[in-house]
Amino acid sequence: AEQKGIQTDLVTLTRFILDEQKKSAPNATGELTLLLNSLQFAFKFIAHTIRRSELVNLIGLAGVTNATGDDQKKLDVIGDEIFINAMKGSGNVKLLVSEEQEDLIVFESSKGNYAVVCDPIDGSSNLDAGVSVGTIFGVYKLLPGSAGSIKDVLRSGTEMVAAGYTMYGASSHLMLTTGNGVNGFTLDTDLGEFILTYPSLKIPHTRAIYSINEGNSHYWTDGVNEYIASLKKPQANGKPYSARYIGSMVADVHRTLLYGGIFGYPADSKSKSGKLRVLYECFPMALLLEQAGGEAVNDKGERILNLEPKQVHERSGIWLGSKGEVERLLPYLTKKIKIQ
Ligand code: P6P
Repeated sequence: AEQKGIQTDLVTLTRFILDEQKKSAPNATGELTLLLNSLQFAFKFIAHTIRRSELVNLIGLAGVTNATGDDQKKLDVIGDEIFINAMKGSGNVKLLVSEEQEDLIVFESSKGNYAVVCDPIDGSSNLDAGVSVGTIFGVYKLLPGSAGSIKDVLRSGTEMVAAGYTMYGASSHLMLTTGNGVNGFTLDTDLGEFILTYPSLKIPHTRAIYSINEGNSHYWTDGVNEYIASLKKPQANGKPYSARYIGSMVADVHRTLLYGGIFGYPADSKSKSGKLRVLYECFPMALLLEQAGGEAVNDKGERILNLEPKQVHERSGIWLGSKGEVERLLPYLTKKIKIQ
């Protein structure tokens, strides 16, 4: 009988990317592979820092906090610095857009052909409560002949060559797409390697779970209120939908990707353009969901990936999740539903 026990043929992220490259782009330069390796270093470093900073904050480990102690750098600033330095050090990133930086960062001396957009630690306000947070990222190849400018990143999400997130929870999970489906990796901290744990992940076509901040319902459109009300009624199986909302996008999207369901942060009368950012929150999550067989649309039911941002921190309303659940939502966004 097959022996259980130690898995001795682990597929690391590095091995996976090299296999992918051989399959999908045999004559690739290997630059994207190098870039993804720099990205994974940033995730490992951020994961380590989050674990450590929780301890530091809780018990103030001697010698770790700086002189005055109370100006210990906020974690999102540290995450941002780690990310900027890892991308600068990679040698093949020319441009970086970060949620923490007002303006586009140009690595002047870099000869890189890629632009990276990121939210280094999304949901960091939840950290003190021990809620999972994450790094969300997307990668564009520079436009042909471009020396690196804002035009390389103000593009539709369909032009992203890679995207994903790393969620820092009980374990660190990296969910990644390079355009051929979604694969998930879990960080083995002893080995210091991301190991393939969710090969060719597909989101269930339907699932009776909805994820939205109901505290905003007073500000929602009639269509959104009617849609959510329809989920609270007993369905054909006699049961209403379950509500699940963590308030950390990476955690809410991770659950949606694994279990199915729908996540929404629609624009409303309080946040007229929505809250989440197009480039480094909506696009990467939309690309992942589509590659996993799901869907992602804006407040008018249009495909998120087709949006063309006019500035780097532009926001949009977003709904994403199981194809069957997004299809059920669409008529409410285009007001084709008669009020029962
Ligand atoms: P609200 C976290 O602050 C964040 O940017 C996302 O991670 C999350 O989905 C959203 O905001 C939560 O916003 O208004 O529900 O607290």
